Amino acid sequence: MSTVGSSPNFLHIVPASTTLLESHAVNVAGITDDYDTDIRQGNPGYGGTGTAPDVGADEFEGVAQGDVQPPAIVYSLLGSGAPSTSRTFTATIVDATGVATTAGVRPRVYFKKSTDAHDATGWKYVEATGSGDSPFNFTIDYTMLNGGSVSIGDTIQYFVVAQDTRPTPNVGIFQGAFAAGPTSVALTRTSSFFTASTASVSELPPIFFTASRKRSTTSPPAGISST
Ligand SMILES: [Ca+2]
Ligand SMILES: [Ca+2]
Repeated sequence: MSTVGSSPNFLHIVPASTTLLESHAVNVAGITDDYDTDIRQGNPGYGGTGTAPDVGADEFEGVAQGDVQPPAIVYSLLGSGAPSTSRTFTATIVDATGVATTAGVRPRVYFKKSTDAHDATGWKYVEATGSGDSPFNFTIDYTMLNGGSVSIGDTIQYFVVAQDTRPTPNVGIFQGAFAAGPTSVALTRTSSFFTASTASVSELPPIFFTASRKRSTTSPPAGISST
């Protein structure tokens, strides 16, 4: 409420604020009150409704803000590879609330050839394999790409997205960027990556191994909006 030392509101938090400060600290042995002697939650004489002490100088009556962080996604970047039918990799994805793991909202890898359009005609995706939680295994299926296969010298762009289990999900991305915050891993042109910079998407280095493959065509996977 004030940062002026002489003010009676100095360092006090606005009452009833919805904030991550509320009930997001832990008790420390020997510390039972705040800077102006209000008793910290969990100590004898506490009269508030918090479920843990508050963060900062002031113990106050606020509303605890829920999880606002998207899942944290980490994996080792893929190196050059042969033009086989697929590439697999494993990502560690964690979240304070939990990572959504059911089909439809399960973590996804989006991928395309660097020469394909930065829209629904170029980007394809697959969900993490299986049904379990982290670590998640992904298979970049080359047969889903336009043309049905890759050739020597192709560059494949890819990134992983995951959402948490909050009622309004927080959506995370690794090796990419959202132009606007999406509400689901089902990315659409208006909500997310279709307006993001391709430069922010990681790339596989050129492929060197020689192999001949019969080409085939496949339809884009269901779920990618073309609007
Ligand atoms: Ca409190
Ligand atoms: Ca979260």
